[in-house]
Amino acid sequence: MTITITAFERSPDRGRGLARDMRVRWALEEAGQPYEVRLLSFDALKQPTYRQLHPFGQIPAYEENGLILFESGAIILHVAERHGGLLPADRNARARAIAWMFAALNTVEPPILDRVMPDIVERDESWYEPRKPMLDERVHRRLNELSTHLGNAEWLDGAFSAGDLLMVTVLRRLITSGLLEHYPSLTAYIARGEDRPAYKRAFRDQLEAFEKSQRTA
Ligand code: GTB
Repeated sequence: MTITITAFERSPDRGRGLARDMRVRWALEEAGQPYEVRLLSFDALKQPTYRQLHPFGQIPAYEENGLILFESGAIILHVAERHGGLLPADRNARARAIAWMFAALNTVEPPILDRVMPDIVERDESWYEPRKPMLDERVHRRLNELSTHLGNAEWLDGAFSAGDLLMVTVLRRLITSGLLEHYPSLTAYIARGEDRPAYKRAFRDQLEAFEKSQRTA
């Protein structure tokens, strides 16, 4: 069984593990599944042949014995359902872990993206500075709620799960924003995720890909 995922040939995050292939790499490492990575340019993502894998022309896409998937959350759920290490065996605990996957993607990630995307694409716009306090406030609301739920626990619901994996990758988008400084328990939570051997292998591999792209640029 060969699993292949797609990732940026030259990641705009410069190997900081913020692009969405990172979460899929991490999930595959947690599940102990070997995989290959097809590195693609921005141009290649928009070609009709690639759109057969990913209708929106984005990374990551996932191929496994004729199965083609897109959307990082769906890919991770697929990996988690077929292999151990990412979802609990108990049916109720499993349902709750899946709820945390959705919470990461649907409830926590949107305000974070609304806050960090303007830093990349709208810095020179007249609305950039006036909108920032409102966007900060929306992120703070979620971070407050999340840190209240987490309390002193290690993970969101008992043992580490795909819910934590997604939540940690979503929160990492804020690492240069300064917003996480107010939440030591969330900073520690992210650090616990980053300390997992599977995370480290995934991070190392995506960083190596970026560094290689710089040498051949
Ligand atoms: N909902 C989809 C999923 O979860 O899989 C979103 C996929 C997505 O946004 N992919 C982005 C992409 O392919 C890359 S990860 N963009 C190219 C395009 O749309 O043309 C997003 C990303 C980009 C850059 C940074 N960065 O520089 O820090 C971080 C994350």
